[in-house]
Amino acid sequence: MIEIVRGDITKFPAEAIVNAANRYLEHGGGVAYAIAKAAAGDVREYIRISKAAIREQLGKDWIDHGEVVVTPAMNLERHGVKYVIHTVGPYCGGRWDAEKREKLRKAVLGALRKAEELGVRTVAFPAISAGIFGCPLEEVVRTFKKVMEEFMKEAKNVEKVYLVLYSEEDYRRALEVL
Ligand code: AR6
Repeated sequence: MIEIVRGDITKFPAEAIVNAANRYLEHGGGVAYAIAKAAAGDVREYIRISKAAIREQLGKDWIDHGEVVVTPAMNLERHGVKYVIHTVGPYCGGRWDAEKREKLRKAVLGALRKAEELGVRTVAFPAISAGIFGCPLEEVVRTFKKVMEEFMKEAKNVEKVYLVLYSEEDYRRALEVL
């Protein structure tokens, strides 16, 4: 059910792609900026759409770990993407502990459950929190695998989940973990 691939998630043909967002969906850098740019062309416009979506879907202006917000795929539809699911991983700054693992678990599981609810068959994830948020890639991949084992028992619609690693180096390290 889980496959590790190397590539750019903004070009990946999954029905839902997950964004490694911050709690205000500011999409200022990393994969969030890349997704916003690829989806809307204008990053500021996608931030506006995202903030309106938080209000509408959660009734507040921020996202906690485990909560998710869905925005339209817009230009990403050309790759067969239907939805972008925004989730917020932990900030690590190089440190890793049980609390961070639990926040990441919630973030990944929340996105998977939303994908299930949306009825999609394929979902692509970036290595949430392994970039600007500074969590160790190996721990992120390990946590991702654990959550997948948990999710597999409840999945009905989702058939395949891809973990998309951007660099060759990260891809190799992730393969080693699995
Ligand atoms: N496709 C796949 N993976 C990518 C891509 C891409 N196009 N671009 C980067 N990555 P990050 P975080 C990888 O920093 O650590 C943003 O500003 C990257 O190599 O995007 O969760 C948000 O708005 C890394 O392995 O996310 C938040 O403020 C992984 O994606 C903050 O960064 C995650 O890196 C979130 O930080």
